[in-house]
Amino acid sequence: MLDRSVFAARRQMYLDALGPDAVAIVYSLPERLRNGDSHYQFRQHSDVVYLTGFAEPDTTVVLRPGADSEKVVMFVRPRDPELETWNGRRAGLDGAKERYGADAAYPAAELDQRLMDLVANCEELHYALGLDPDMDLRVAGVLARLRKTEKRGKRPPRAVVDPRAALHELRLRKSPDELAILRKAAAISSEAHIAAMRAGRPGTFEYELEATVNYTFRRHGGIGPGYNTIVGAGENATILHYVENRCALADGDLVLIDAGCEYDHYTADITRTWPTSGRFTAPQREVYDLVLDVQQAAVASVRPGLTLDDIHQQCVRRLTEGMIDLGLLEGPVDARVEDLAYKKFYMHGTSHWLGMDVHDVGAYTRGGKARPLEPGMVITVEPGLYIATDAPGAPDRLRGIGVRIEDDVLVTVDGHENLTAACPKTVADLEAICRA
Ligand SMILES: [Mn+2]
Repeated sequence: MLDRSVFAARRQMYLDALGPDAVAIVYSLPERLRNGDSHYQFRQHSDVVYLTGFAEPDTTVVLRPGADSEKVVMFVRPRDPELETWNGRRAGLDGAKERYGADAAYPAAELDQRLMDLVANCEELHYALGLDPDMDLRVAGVLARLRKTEKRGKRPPRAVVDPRAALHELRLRKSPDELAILRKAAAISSEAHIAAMRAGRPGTFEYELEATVNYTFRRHGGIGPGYNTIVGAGENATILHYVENRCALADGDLVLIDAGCEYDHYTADITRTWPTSGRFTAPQREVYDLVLDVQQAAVASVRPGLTLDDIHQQCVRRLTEGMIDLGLLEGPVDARVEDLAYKKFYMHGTSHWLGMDVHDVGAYTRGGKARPLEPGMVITVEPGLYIATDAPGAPDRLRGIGVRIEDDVLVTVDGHENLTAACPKTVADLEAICRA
């Protein structure tokens, strides 16, 4: 858990970014039923964690930079000895103030009656519309009531602004504290992938490897997987978000595992593809060598000023050249890039922001154009090639082969740092580990 001073510094940065005429609301998404009366495990909204470290459900944080006092107001579940006996400890109002930086704290149930006064007369209300219909209704209700009280001196905000404008710009650039956690998540994730490589052999079930991966995450104090662990053997590797994980590994299969540990609310995101039986077949090598070559070149290119679009276009071009060489497409390259024929075998983007959310927040464009990378941003680089068993026109030898290779890359002042470099990906390293 980060020191309280880190959260205080973040709140101050956010208050400064908002300016004296804005008010911001960040809040927990509701707990969700899984089945019957059982809930999914609760995971706090990343915006709330980022600003407070507070992980309990039913939390709303109102930030008011222009207020004389009570700049940070938290609505939380009050202490309740009986409910706490059933459902776990609560920090309560005092805890919110003493440990989580609230200037004032109120019971969650008082949000409706107090919100109107907290947002009245601000210029901009920073609020994420469209995430939670119930909260949208409550905020809309506040605005409607404020419209009626304008003559009495309380008017609604003039604009509702998406949190992308200010808060998510802060989250996009990672501080040294955040990078230390991301490095930890990356190290645990690398170890988990290596454990799966060692455990997987013909006859192993995909769910066993999922268990190995998730066990390794938890054993090191991770919250668990930052997204559902994908283990796809053989042709399952050609399904991008295959999470059934219920088939056995066959001799000669490639296994694709896309899994990242969430540690202290930051997640890694690694994909590796390796041979069940410890040796790539010749056709698997053809595909793997191409994807690895493209991936390594893309990682090597990461530096400030480049855009994610640049990285993607470079991967698309090199993959398309490779597809033509492999007999998946007919040239020329320019025409196949132009008519998007490559999308039959490479249908996803190459990169996304990474942080508290696996597809982390932050605008991808500025003024309609891809934005330049800056030091402190963390991205994934994850080209792949997926040849479905029934892909029209594909050479038979390549059918059912799916390969993706994904690393997490920090943009630095003079280039980049591969945070997941410890996770093996060369053919020699993979064959040595998988045979062991
Ligand atoms: Mn990813």
